[in-house]
Parts: sequence; structure tokens; C-alpha cells
Amino acid sequence: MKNLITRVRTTRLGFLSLLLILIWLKTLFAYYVDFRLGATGILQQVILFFNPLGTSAALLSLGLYPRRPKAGYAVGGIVYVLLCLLLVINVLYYREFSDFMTVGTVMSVKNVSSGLGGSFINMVIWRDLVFVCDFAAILLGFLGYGVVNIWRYIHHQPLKWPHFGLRLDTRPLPYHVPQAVSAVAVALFGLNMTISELNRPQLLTRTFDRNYIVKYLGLAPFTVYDAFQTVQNNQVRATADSADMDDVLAYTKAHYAKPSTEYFGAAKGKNIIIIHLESFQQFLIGAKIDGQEVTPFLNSLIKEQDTLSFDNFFHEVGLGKTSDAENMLETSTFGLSTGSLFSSLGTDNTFQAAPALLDQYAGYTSAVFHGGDGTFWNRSNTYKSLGYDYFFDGDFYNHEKGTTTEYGIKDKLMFAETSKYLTHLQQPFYAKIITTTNHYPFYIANSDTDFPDAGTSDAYINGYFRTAHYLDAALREFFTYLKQSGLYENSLVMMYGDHYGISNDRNQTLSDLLSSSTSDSTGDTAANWTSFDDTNLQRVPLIFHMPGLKGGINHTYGGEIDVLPTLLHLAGVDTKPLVQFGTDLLSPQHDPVVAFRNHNFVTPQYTVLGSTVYRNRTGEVVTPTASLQRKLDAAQASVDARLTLSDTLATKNLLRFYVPAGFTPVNPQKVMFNRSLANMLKQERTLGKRSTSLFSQHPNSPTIADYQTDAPEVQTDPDVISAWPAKVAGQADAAADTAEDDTTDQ
Ligand code: GP9
Ligand code: MN
Repeated sequence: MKNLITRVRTTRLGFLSLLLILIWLKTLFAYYVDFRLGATGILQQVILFFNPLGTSAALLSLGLYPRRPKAGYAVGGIVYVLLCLLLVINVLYYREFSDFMTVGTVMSVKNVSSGLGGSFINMVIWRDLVFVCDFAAILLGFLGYGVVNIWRYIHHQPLKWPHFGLRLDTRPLPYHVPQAVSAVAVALFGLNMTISELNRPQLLTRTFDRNYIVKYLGLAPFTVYDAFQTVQNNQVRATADSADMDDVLAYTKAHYAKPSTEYFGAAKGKNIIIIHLESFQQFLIGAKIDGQEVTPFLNSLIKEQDTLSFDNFFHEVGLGKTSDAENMLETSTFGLSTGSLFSSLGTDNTFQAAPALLDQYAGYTSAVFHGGDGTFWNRSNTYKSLGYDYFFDGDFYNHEKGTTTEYGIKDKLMFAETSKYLTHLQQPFYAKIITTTNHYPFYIANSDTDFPDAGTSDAYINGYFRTAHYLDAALREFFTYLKQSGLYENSLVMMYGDHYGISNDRNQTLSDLLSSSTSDSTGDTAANWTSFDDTNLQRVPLIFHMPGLKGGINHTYGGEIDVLPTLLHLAGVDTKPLVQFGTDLLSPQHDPVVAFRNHNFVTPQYTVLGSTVYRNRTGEVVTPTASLQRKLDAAQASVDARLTLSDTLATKNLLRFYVPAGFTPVNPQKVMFNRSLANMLKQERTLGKRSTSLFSQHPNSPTIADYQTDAPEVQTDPDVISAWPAKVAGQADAAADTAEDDTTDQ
């Protein structure tokens, strides 16, 4: 031991190792005490524990290279200080934003002044001393020596410099040592990368969440990766010129489909409630397991006369999955060919999205609800850019033991708690509710549903029908509440499936079940399964329900890109001046060519996958005649054009050059989502008699206490849904203090 301490004190390698251990310990402290990285399972814990090691060692090993010893110590010291600085800045930033700081944030002056400036220093608390205790000790040492030296100076004694027991190692290092240390460090990082990729495939290509990258790879690699992305984004943006926008406008203007006279404005002034059905495929509708309907509620809803549903509606997502679906829904522009647009461009791109459009053209308030981490898919930043007024993320939901599944609060509880917020929103509102229970790995406890196991050889497929059934039941409860509360009469509810839940490699296992238990397509079985069958299964539900809406099952071909123009036209907002790549599904001019992100496409008659053409009716491969080939070539050209132009629009951030008539660009800095409840209640109070929230207009209407749910958690403890979650209760209390009857609504 003594020997070891001596080596640390007296050798360069020893000194750098000491720095490595210090930064490792400090980082682990931040990981476990400050950040909420959500490491689950032993493997993730191990990755988290070791991930600071590889990169820190690689960087500190730079101190071994200089030939001059002093320079070596200095390089090591500087690297150490920078790593500590990065850590401390992120700890403080995280405390305020629950997210890691990006290079983009640092570079954006507005962000710096609103987020990092004044309030930054206020974020410091006592335990942060841990991060600077070594520096503080050195400082104290210097002060001590200073005092001693003053005394020595007065007494004419020679002055002494502090050395803290360290001795400069003046011996040159053997030539192979720096290389060997760096190689081991890089190998360690490589191992870390490989295990992470196995545990979470496509970690970097998809960029789900900054928390994930830090959890798996560490803070320094995250920052380097982020800087690299920022530079790349900026380079592409710098090449933009107005001619690019002209090309986009030429396409979208020519492609515009005017609204149908029958439906235009049918939902004018109504609340719009969007329900994002996680991983929900169309084949679930009408499917039965052991004779039991998987989605009895939706099956009956679809039959109602004021329900308009589409059965040839496809998801069009890429790697950004949920976030791609949301992006198309909100903007009618495509996700990116790789990665997630929300993650890579959501923070600082210019958007003309549903919340802002409905606000500015039709006076809507907007809110989005998601019972999981607000940072997932970079939502907490992107929603600001989209113009949302409020974002109620997982912090606004009660997290009792057992109330969540992997991605968020269980749907039944989620809808119940969401209702509590809906009653205080100014009407008309645009509210998007994102469900999460029906998500891979599709697990739901027997106490939550008694739906039978489908009995296939694949546990995920079996689970899928159960979680979907649970979601359907949650929808029924929510609709009951809407009717009870009175919101129903005044609202258009739109539901859509965001993307597949069962991936193509599982479809053959699913196929036998489908041919016997669903109304799905061609009835193909595993034996003659083709890519055409996979494509058929990319249908997802799209359902509109509103008292008085002209309903029916509509067979029009369309995709997620078409939702926004359809919705805006229903709300009475013409989309002519807007840049949108989809067309109104209800318009006689609707373009029924459905473009997938990989440039494959489906028309009402044919499915074109690469160079193979299938006839939709029979599923057979056809050799096109010359005239059919010409038509398909034209469709392919149109698909290629819209995807490429949409990519250019996004990557070059072209919407900053185009402002539609009557529209004011969104200022993302104006909202603070972590104060959503306080701000919403404050607005309700400030408006007083002019407030249009359900609570203001009908203070005695049913409350959350009347919400009917068979969720087992609520049976044991009604507070699980009725109490404001601990984290935000203060926001409600502050409002209640100043408003007379605010307390009666809980
Ligand atoms: C998590 C949820 C899942 O927030 O939206 O996203 P997905 O994995 O479906 O893209
Ligand atoms: Mn999803």
C-alpha cells in the first residue's frame, strides 16, 4: 500500500492514475445522486459503473506523451480540469432541465441567457462540494502556504512552494508506455460500445434520449458525439439558399389538395383530442383470441355513425419510430432517412406545426401528455419548437410502486390523470395524449388484464394482444369520462396507431393466427409469406369520432403524412399557404400514393417494393406493361421528390426562410414546461370569468373522483389518480391559495 502511495506521489503514471480515479468517483457520484439515468438490470448497472473509465483514461493518457515531464503533468491536469468542468456544468444544467447540455444549447445565446445565465449559479447546492473538494483542498493548501510564506518573508527566511507530497517525476517514460496505456483505454471504450450496442441496438443511429447515451457511453463521449452532430447540422444549414425553398414550395403548392366541401370546418371550434395509440396495428381491430375480441371498444366505436375510420392507412416511420409518427402528425413533413428528426433537429429547427397553426389560425390552446421521461426523443425541447403551450410529462403523473411499465405510466392511470389536467385547459384545446403500455416488450400483469394468451411460440406476440386489449379498455374508460364530464359533446377525438408493434421478423409466427382470427388482407400463411404481406401489416388505425361527424369506414389509401391537412381542414383551417407533403384524406384531390421512408410505396392497386411490383388484390408479383410501368415510374418520381424535398427542408432548416401569411414564427423560449401546471392554473385564474376551461364553466361537473376505472391501483388507493403528484403539487397549491374554489376539483 505504502509502495502504491509512493508511486502515485512520485511517478507521472501514478499521478495520472490518481486523476483517473478521482474523475471516476466524481462521475459515479453524479450518476447515482444527480442524474436519473434509469439503469435497469445488472448489465446496465455494470455498464454504468465502468463507462467513465475508458474515455477518461484515454484522455488522461495524453499526459503521458509530452517528453518534458512538466508539460506532461500540465496536460494531465488540464484534461482533468476540463472533465470536472464538463461534469459540474451538466450536473447544474440537469438540475434545472432534467437533460444534458448540448453544444447547440451553449451556442445559442438566447438559451444561455434564459437557462444558463443567472439561474445557473442558483442551482448550486452543498453537495456539489464533492465535485470540487480536491480543488478546494489545493486552494486551502495554497492559502496555508501563503500565510506561512508571509511569516517566513517577514522573518527573512527563504520561501517554500506547496508540493502536496507530490514529486515531479523527471525521468523520461519508456517510449511504448503512452501508446500501451492509450490502447488499453481505447479498447476498454470499444468493449463498452460493443456491450451497449448489444443491450440497446442502434443507440447512436437512433438517438432515443440523451440520458441513454450518457447511461451507456458516458458524458464525454456524449458531448463529442453531440458536437460532431451539431457541426454536421450547421454545415448542411450553411449551404441553404432561397432557391432550395422555391423547389419545396413548387412541389407543395402543386401537390395541394383543396378541402372537401362536406367536411371542411366540420369540427370548427371543437376541442381536438389526439390519442397516440402506441405500436397499434390495424390487424388488431376485429381480431379475436379464443373467441374474445382484442379491441371490443374500438370495434364498437368504429360502427357508430359519427365515427369516421380509415382501413387503408399506413404508418410511414423510419428509425425515429414514435417521434417520426409525431413529427408527421404535427408537421406533415417526413422524418429523416436515418435517426430521429426530433432528436437531431427538434431543438433548433423552425417548425410550422399543429399546435402553433391551430393557435394562430383558430385560437387553440395546446397541451401534450406523456407519462414517461420528458427527455425521450428530445420531446422536452422539440415540443417547444412545435409551439406547445404545455407539456405534462412523467413528472406530472403519480409514480407509485407498480404504476408504470417500461416507457411510462400505465394507460388506464394515464388517461385518468390526464383528465384532471384537461378540465383546466382553455377551450378550444388541442391535446395530444401519448399512450405507452402497448409497447415492446408488451408485458402486462394478470392483475391488469385477464385477456387470454394467444398461445403462439413467441411470448412478445402473445403479450401484444394482451397489452392492446388493456389499451382498448383504457380508451373505453376515458370515453366514459369524456361523456360524463361534458367534454365529449364539444370535442373531436382522433386516434391513430404510430407504427408496427410486431416487427417483420416475427410476422410469420403471427401469420397463422392472423389468417384464422382476423379480417386481415390476403390470409397468407407462414409457408407463402412475402414482403408484400409484411407491407400489408404496416396498416395502422386512423379514427375520427365526434358527435355529428359524418362517419363510415373509408377505404382511401393514405399515410401519417396526410393527417395534418385532413385535421386542419376539419377544423376549418385551409392549408393552402402551408408547406405540407401530405394531402387531405377527405379531399377529392387527395394523392393516394403512400410513400414509405425507404422510398417503397403503395398505390390503391399496386405495392412497389424496390423493383418488385405486387398486385394488391391478389398479392401476386406482376410484370408491368409499358403503360403501367410509366404510371409506376411517375409515382416513384413523386415519392422520391417528396421524401428528398422534405429532407432538404429539415436538414437545411428552410422554414426559417418562409413565413405563411398570417403566421408568426414560434418562439420556443417563451415556455417553461416544468411549470406547466402552475402556468395553466394561473391563466385560468387570470382570465377569471372569461376563462373557457371546463372547470371554470362548469365548476360542479364530475371530477376526477368520479372517474370510473377498474385499474387495480385505484381500487386500493384512489389517490393514485386524484392527488396531484408530489413533484408538482406545489404548483397547484400556489394556485389554490389565491383562487377561491380551486381545491374543490380534486
Ligand atoms: C417512449 C415512447 C416509445 O416515450 O414514445 O417510443 P418508440 O420506441 O415507440 O419509438
Ligand atoms: Mn411508438
